[in-house]
Amino acid sequence: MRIGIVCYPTYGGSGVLATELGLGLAKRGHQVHFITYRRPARLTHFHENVFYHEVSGEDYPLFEYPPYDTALASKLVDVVKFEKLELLHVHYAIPHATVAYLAKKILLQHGQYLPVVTTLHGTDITLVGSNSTFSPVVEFSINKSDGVTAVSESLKKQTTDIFNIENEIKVIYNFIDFERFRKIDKDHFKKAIAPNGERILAHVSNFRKVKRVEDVIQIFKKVYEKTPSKLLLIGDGPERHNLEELCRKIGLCHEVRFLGKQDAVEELLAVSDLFIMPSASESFGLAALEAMACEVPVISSNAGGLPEVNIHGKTGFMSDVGNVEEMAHFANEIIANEDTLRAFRKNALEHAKTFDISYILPQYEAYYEEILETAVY
Ligand code: GMT
Repeated sequence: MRIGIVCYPTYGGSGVLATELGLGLAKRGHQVHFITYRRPARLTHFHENVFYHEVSGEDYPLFEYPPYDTALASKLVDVVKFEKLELLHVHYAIPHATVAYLAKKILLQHGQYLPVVTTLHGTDITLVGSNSTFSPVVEFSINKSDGVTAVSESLKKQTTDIFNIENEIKVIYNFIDFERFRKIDKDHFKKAIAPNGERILAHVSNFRKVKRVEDVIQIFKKVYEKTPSKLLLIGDGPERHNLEELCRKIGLCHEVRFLGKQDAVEELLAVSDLFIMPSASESFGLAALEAMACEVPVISSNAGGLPEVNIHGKTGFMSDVGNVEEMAHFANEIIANEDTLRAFRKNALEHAKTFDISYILPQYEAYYEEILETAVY
């Protein structure tokens, strides 16, 4: 199949998932065309069957905001026609589902029908999409997609609660590629980070408010009071400065390392003992799944789709959003004892295996086939 993929090319979960999906599809013989404004962060090497088309906007003195949507729609029309794409899969509703609809309409005038699948990832519904600035267009664009998927049951429910959705939403979970995410021996890293055998806690995100990274630091503070430990903060984003200030204020700068955006996250997860995800909202929690695949148990909030990923008392523990005290208590319960930690590690890996790319990717393929067969021309 010749498939177009539109996504945000950043380190965010939707872009990561879209890129891994494209690479997985290409490995299975599909021809995959990424169409976006920058090379996706995880598209690092040459791959047979993978193509990249950059959308470049024209700057003009009249434009206070360069019209990316228009440039993307034009690029889509061009690529779909020239590369003879059979299906377009757009990730994140805003603006991709809307632009896809526009491109579809233009292509129709040229006698070409382009089925569009939209995958909802989370904040495109829960935070940004539900805002009245965007909501009428988001609802319209979801309803105009030929197929719609959501990354968890929770997100599907939230979408149908918020919007008046006319088509069936199919849940296809985030997935993990165990060739990349697995516990590898990185003992020299461990020694460099925790020279005295301290426990290593980790958090990966884009440091936006919704991630509640300040809770991660507060949880760490309480854990540190009982168990010698270090905290790795991986990623970057708008809250970084405030977080550094917080570390200084509570005197933990030497125990907390801000590592910035990292490409080889799996190497850092491989030396971690516990992953912390206290998000206020989280449709799935791909970063938590990546940790679990590396045998790292998870302390998380119970927001959104997290209960579908982190099994309370088995792969980690969950608490209400903001309950820092309880999260710290659970964290200590896991890391204080070697046998307990080992058992949680094992369970985390076992549960992560249920999201193996080899189970999930064929679900996308089957869904594409279904959409190609049933799309109304
Ligand atoms: O988590 C983020 O802030 C990035 C965000 C995105 O849209 O790029 O991730 C969302 O999509 C991921 C992949 O489907 C999910 O695993 C994340 O849970 C989801 N984030 C939120 O819902 C906050």
